[in-house]
Amino acid sequence: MTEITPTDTSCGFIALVGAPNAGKSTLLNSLVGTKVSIVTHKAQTTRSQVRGVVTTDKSQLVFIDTPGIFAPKRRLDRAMVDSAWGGAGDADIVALIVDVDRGLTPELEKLLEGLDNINHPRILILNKIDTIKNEELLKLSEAINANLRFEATFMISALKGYGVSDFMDWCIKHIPPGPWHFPEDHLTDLTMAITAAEITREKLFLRVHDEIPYNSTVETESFKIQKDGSYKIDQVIYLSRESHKKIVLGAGGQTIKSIGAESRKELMAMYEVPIHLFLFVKVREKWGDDPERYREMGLEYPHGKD
Ligand SMILES: Nc1nc2c(ncn2[C@@H]2O[C@H](COP(=O)(O)OP(=O)(O)O)[C@@H](O)[C@H]2O)c(=O)[nH]1
Ligand SMILES: [Mg+2]
Repeated sequence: MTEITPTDTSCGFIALVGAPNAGKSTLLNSLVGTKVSIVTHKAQTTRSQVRGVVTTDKSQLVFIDTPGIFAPKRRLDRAMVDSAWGGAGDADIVALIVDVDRGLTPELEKLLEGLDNINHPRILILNKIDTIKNEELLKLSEAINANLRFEATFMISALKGYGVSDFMDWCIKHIPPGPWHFPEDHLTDLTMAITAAEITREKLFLRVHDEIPYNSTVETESFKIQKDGSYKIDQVIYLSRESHKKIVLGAGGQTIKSIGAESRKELMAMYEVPIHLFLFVKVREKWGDDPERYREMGLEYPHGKD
């Protein structure tokens, strides 16, 4: 099955940065053609860098999904924002994703200022064009381009797939020559254990509300491929308050049961094997200050005061 890798290859890292909820993870999934990064309507769903790989004839594009960039308050927020800027600094091309429905907000202006210091080609991606009128879109495009120079501007709908291939073609033309970083059938750098934890975290985010999602994390404690081919997965949901535990469990354990059922269903569809998923809930008041939890999430622990 392995074919000989062509010699005149190109390979490039493209960071997707932007405010929370701009549609970065949706775009990554659309580019890769499968779900590699979880998506919810809630801000701060993505916590660390997630790489999605697209390999064509001669080119390999490594897209880096990053946490949203916003004004950080907690230690976890700081770690996420640092990770996002880190992704931008490491890339060959930096793509700023903007939610056109929200427009040129003060938050976006701050981001444009930050991007001014990045010495890589920058491109502007106006996302969610399915939500506004064309003339508003053009005005917004002009306003942002007047603020900061971009090499190119794309108008897309990551959700509907409009314009995504034009962006991809542009990247193929602009990445440097060089060897590929990943095997050609590689879609993401996340391990199965992390992917499984992320899928459960997505279901948790969709089920519980208010401050609970931002104060919870999911870790895969053990991921075993069994003799019959099925996967046995043990996961822990860490919460920071006893009162959250009742809500996550739900009356008679209903809420945790449905989170588990939804996660299991998606994992079965993804891996095409039977899945035995066991969820445990633990209260760790200070997990947001525990370096170990950050390591599990793939984040640098930001030292200093919270
Ligand atoms: N209408 C519309 N919604 C979108 C589009 N792209 C993303 N979304 C929605 O925006 C929300 C945030 O998306 P997500 O990819 O998680 O954003 P991220 O925080 O930047 O990674 C989700 O509810 C998506 O379904 C789009 O092109 N059009
Ligand atoms: Mg995201």
